[in-house]
Amino acid sequence: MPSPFTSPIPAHRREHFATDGFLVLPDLVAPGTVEALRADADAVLVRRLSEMAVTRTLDPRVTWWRLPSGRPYVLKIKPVVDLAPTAAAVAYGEVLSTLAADLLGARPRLMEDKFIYKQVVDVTGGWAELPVLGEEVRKHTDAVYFHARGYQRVLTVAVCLDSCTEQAGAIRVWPRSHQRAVEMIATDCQGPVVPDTRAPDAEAVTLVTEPGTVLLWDAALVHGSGPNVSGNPRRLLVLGYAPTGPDSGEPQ
Ligand SMILES: O=C(O)CCC(=O)C(=O)O
Repeated sequence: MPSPFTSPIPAHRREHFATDGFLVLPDLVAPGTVEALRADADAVLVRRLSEMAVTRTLDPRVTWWRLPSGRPYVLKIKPVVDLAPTAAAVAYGEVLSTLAADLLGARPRLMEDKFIYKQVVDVTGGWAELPVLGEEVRKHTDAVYFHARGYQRVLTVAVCLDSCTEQAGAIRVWPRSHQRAVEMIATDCQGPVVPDTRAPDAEAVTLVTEPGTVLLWDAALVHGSGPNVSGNPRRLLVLGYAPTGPDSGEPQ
């Protein structure tokens, strides 16, 4: 059955997505919107950290830990669209909804949203008992978590807010890994990860991008990122979309 949606993505790029499991669309989000998203991300971070400091209570939205240097480091805050007006406008807006509809072949529903920071923060945080970990996001797929929540198919869309250089810990993906069953092994502090034998470093593609680029990947694709040694945050607005409709097999 032909899709009822008009595609903003050329056919050959859609084929690339189907085969390799990811797509990079540069210059999709206007500089002014990227600037407003950065302001959203900063405001959410400052507000959550200061509320935690005042109440001395860990906020379940904030994933943070201590680096071996002892400095607190924020990986992500989730969810955020209820706190961040531009993030909400982008997540529910026409551009990303149309892209998601195109790649899912059905009307999309936002089922997850977060800011990734990869950022050292200047708070004392002495009151918080945080694990000590490195900066690397180890190789994983998100499909396993989404399946557990009842979602069979999810498209991940990430808007780049900063320069995602190799030094800043750009996202790395393993092309075509979404098409095979990928073994995951449990770790103490970082959840299940994909062993190197199933996703060798030599097969990775590093997605070096500029602010305003949109990355799209199948949630079953193996991905991860290295340490951010750039001295600056490496922020993304990351959104998950699931197909809706009676034939989607997804929670409605
Ligand atoms: O931004 C990153 O480095 C990792 C993001 C990621 O793994 C995810 O959102 O699933």
